[in-house]
Amino acid sequence: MQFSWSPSKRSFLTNIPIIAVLGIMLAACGGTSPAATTNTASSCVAGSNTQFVKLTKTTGLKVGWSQNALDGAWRNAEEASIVSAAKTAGDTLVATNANNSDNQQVQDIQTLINDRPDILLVDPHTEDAEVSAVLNARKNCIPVIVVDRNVNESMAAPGRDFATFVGSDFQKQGALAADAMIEALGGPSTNATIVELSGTTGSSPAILRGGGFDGELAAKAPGIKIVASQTANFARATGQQVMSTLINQYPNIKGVFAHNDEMGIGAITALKAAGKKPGTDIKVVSIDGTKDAINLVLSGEEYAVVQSNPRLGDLVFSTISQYAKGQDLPAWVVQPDKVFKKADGSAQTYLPEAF
Ligand code: GYE
Repeated sequence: MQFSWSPSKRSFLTNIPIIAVLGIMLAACGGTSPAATTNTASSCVAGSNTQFVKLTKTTGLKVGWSQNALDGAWRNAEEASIVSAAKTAGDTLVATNANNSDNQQVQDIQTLINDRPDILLVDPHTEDAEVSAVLNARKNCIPVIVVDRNVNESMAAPGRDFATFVGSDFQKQGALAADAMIEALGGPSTNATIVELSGTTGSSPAILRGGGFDGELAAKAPGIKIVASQTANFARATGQQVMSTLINQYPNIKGVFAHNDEMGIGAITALKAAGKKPGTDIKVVSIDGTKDAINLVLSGEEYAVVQSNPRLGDLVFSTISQYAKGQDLPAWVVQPDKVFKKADGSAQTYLPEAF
């Protein structure tokens, strides 16, 4: 029932529908169990609860929000969206920021649990490190929704340990990025080498974007080879540093796949400094949809940006409201994403919305 794993990358999620059904079944079981009551109800015994935690309070909620970092346009846009949706819902948000530290985030979640929110939202820095803290919320009868980045679902399951995961399909984003790269390099029969700048090691977007990209490339254009894959922690400056080393080691590469726009932008700066012409002799594809990256698409220096919409607030708060009404939740509430290119006008159309 679990995802299949390779040491660093996960294979395609062919079993998602099964997991979704299982999640609904487990949620339904929890719904009929006398022990599965909200934190405000006395029959859920804080400290030892093993049941799915229900949310029954519908308005004026105290919402705990554990953000993994506030370090760039994507995360700032996500934060603003959560803050604004909480306000619209008439809820009170208690927010923390873990500054890209797993230790800090585990501590933040514990602090939020101690504060007894009606519901806790967690955007985990990595897949495994925050799992025990999420399980601790369940044990303490606090309902949890996992937002944006997921936890490792073989360690904590939606519909049992937390209500649902609200976020993008990172695997699909990786596959869409590969499709754009194949197109940029001249089609499926192309022979070329490329490099990959990956996101924070152990985070769900890094694992799944990498896996989605690799799988699509191997299936559709086996002549395009990734000669190096290195993390740059989703950061622009690190992306620039890593790329300047890689371009010396692999001067003949024809493409760069960056797991986010920040690293893609850093890579473009490094490529130019090394005398390369991004957009002409090296094609760059990244993921997010920031204003800076879309402008590079429009100027021709970047080939395509796959969207990862950070404006998750409305989806999260409408999910909270369904949860509070006792409606069955899917295991995964998917945020749909698009692809932005210059040639088809999609980058230009999207620009006013870019963050
Ligand atoms: O792509 C990146 C950010 O979790 C999807 O995190 C998010 C990623 C996003 O740091 O820019």
